[in-house]
Amino acid sequence: MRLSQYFLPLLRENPAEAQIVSHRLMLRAGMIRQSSAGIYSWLPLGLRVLKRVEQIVREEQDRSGAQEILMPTIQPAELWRESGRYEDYGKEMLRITDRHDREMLYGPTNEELITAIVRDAIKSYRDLPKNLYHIQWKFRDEVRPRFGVMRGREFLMKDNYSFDLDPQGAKHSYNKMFVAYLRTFARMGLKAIPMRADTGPIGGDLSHEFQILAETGESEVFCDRLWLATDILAEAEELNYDSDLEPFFRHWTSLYAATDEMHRPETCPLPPDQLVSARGIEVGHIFYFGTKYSVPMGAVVAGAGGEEVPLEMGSYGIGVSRLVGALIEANHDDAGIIWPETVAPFRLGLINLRPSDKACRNAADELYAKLRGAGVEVLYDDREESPGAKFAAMDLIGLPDQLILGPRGLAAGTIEWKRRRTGARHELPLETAVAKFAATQREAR
Ligand code: P5A
Repeated sequence: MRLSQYFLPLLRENPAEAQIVSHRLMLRAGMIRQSSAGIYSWLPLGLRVLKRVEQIVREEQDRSGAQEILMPTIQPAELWRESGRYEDYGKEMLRITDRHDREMLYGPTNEELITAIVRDAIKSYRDLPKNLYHIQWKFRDEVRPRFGVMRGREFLMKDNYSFDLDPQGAKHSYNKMFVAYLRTFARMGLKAIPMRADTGPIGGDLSHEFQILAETGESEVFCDRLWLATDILAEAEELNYDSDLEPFFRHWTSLYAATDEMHRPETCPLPPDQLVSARGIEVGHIFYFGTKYSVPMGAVVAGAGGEEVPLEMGSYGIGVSRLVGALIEANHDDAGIIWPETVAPFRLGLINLRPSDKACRNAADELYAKLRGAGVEVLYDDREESPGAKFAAMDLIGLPDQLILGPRGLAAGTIEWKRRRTGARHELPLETAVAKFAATQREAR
């Protein structure tokens, strides 16, 4: 993509309304614009990241055996009356009346809708287990939407729902998601700690939140100091979804980690110097609630002996749009964003320092064409701007690597390569640049 043609409305100044760094940087880097409180448009650069995050989430869901569907954003109120949640959900639910005076709502979550779909389609224990997911916009009329996409009113969630015949099967489904979530966040370079959590309006009594430790996190969290030095993923990577995952689950949940609502100083087993208290960003939340929805909604199957068995259910959510903010909270410096390669909007930035110089322009154009030909996603700064402005823009949007071409390097047959994260600079022979990035592009994906 040529920057001269790209829709990338960068802001020079820090927007006054943004209180935390991810919100500031998303606005300044032209990723999002607010349309009303807690509701955002995603501009090209932001959308590319959102799609990358979504794709990693999707691949790990598919790998765990879950199947993708797509449910609507608008739901009928009557389904929520069946479960009893229509009144309970309160003011966070955006209620809508259609032209025929039918009560509808913009879904804050989909337990009811999926239960109705499965109730009508699955009649026998032989059709179980099933795990269905979708990636869809949700609406929650939060009292205090804030921090940009971190606490929006409209936000993108991956939510899935598992259906099993008995509690053991349901626990296995829960464990699978426990592992899938660790893998998902690790692929984005994030360490998300599973913490015993409160179940709130979703219900049930077994639940874990996945929290990323960050100073700007909204909630206070508590965990064993050992978590800070632990690589939980190395072990999760070895697991097979068909094997018994309970030992893995037990092992990791025995290491203390709890959200504010669940932490009790009186009963906390850790000595004070072993307990870390920090701020956390909740990027995922999983629930096991058994028959909370299947019983009132009549979602039953015929068991092996022909008896009626209510479905055992769990639900599992990842805040896909929140993750974009969380990734920035975890990856930035004073100059801007530093994208991990797996979620970067482009793999590489190419800066032409002197577009008005014909030789420079030809060389940069040629390199750009070759990089694209090799399948490298590159953002090419071909604008007539000062070098300083170009460096600042490239650092702000945070692509993992930059190639900088100027007349002096060109005369020597070299190009400067700068790594965004470390700031390290190297001179590369111009002719090796394409091969270098064609190779790293493949490694990162
Ligand atoms: C699980 C999936 C649920 O809704 N039902 C379906 C269950 N869980 S949850 O914890 O309420 O939400 C799941 C994840 O969505 C993100 N999230 C938000 N992101 C941005 N803005 C919001 N206002 C918001 N509310 C929830 C969180 O990452 C949460 O873990």
